[in-house]
Amino acid sequence: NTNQFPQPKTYGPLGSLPVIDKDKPLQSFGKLARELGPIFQFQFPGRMSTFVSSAALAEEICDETRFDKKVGPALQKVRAFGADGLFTSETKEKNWKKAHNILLPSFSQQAMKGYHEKMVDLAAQLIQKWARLNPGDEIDVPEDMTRLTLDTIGLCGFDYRFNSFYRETPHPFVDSMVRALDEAMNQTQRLGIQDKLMIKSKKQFNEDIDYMFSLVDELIAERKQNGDQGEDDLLSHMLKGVDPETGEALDDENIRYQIITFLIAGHETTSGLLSFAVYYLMNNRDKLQKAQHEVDEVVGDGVPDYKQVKKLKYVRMVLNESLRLWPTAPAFSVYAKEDTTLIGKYNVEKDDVFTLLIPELHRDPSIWGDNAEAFIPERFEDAAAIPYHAYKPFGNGQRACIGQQFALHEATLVLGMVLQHFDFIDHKGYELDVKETLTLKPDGLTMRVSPRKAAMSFPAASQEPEKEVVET
Ligand code: FDE
Repeated sequence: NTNQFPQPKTYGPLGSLPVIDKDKPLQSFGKLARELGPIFQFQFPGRMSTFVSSAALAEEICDETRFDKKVGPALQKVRAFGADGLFTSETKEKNWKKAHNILLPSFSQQAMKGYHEKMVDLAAQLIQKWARLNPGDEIDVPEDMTRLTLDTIGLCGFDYRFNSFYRETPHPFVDSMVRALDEAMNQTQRLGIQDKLMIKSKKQFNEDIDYMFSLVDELIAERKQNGDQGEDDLLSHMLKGVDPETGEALDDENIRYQIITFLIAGHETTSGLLSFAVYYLMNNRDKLQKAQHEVDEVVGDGVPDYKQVKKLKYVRMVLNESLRLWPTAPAFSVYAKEDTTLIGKYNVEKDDVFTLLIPELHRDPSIWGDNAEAFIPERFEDAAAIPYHAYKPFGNGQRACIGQQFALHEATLVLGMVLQHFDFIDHKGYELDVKETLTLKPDGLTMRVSPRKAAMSFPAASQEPEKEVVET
């Protein structure tokens, strides 16, 4: 099934690797898509990949009767610590369906009402921090957004306070997680022999994984020991829930992997989303004012309640448009369940793999027009008018993001509160530079803020950390 599709130049055993910027592989593949067309092949050392990027091809590979999620080489490496958690498991693994069934209600719209106050608690910490800066101080936007999203999933997920706003440097768990993710990505890019030589990185990788496991296992053990204190978080749902199909519950080891999965999947993606949204609003004053106007109308001076967050339609459109231009989880892969064809034109054999480049899909001119690069939240005015397969920031079908409502509720609340309190100042003429890890973020984005309102007006304002911060 080779040579069906265009392919960049190859360099012997390296394949086409030399044409890729190894710090920005996804953006390099995007560039290749613009040169070679909506479907192309790429020779990695020892394996061939096929990338697709048009709405017509996305519609095909999102047909779940013929294609299913592929846990590709990068996710295989993440399995060292995500194992058969939702994100890194094969659909056919027993624990995927079981955990999916048990966890769906925890991520429903209804469940968001239960998380709302906790989300406000962390959003208030961010607002407080920014409100207390001196006028010349600059804000590292992705850093503070990462503090916020990590703490939010920690608190809503298992009643743990990372207390990132009270730390200069990340919580040790984050260091371990970020290093382990980085190492997993690097392993994927290394040649076999190179990889075998990386003894030091391997040792660090194992230490990081041990540390993550021990912290999470302790949380689980502690909760089981203390019994049910009426907590209403993901952990309590996982400990109590049974799969309606089989009557079975999750075992402790799998719960560990789910918690690690939520921390990985739930924090960088959402912090990247908030950071890109800030970037675009900072650079589009008219949209910024329109969003601020909406927040003033809907929320006024108080703290947004659950219903008001639902009414922040324009803020939500700003987030949708940010996710269109920079979907922070920028690609996913599928394999063919049987022999088939694509758009009636290309032959596909069983087990052929396709990777969808989401930022390219989101710029398909047949859907988004010639101004696809422009930031226009109004595109989402009538969400129903957007073809289903032209917009995939949360993946597809049964393997789509289970955290979508969670991420959007959190991001709408936080962006709403930030807009309510501050104007954004682009103090250094920031030029967008998109950094790639497993996710995307605007690298080096800093800004200043000026307060729109006097002082804070919410009761959660003077929260002190409830738990002692233990440095390890
Ligand atoms: C998932 C997901 C996805 C798909 C991937 C594949 O297919 O491979 C995507 C695309 C996503 N996700 C995206 C996103 C974005 C954002 C902002 C987010 N996301 C967020 C979040 C939060 C949380 C918690 C989450 N998220 C989670 C998750 C999970 C668990 C998963 C898996 C699912 C299954 O079942 O598979 C996902 N996420 Fe997301």
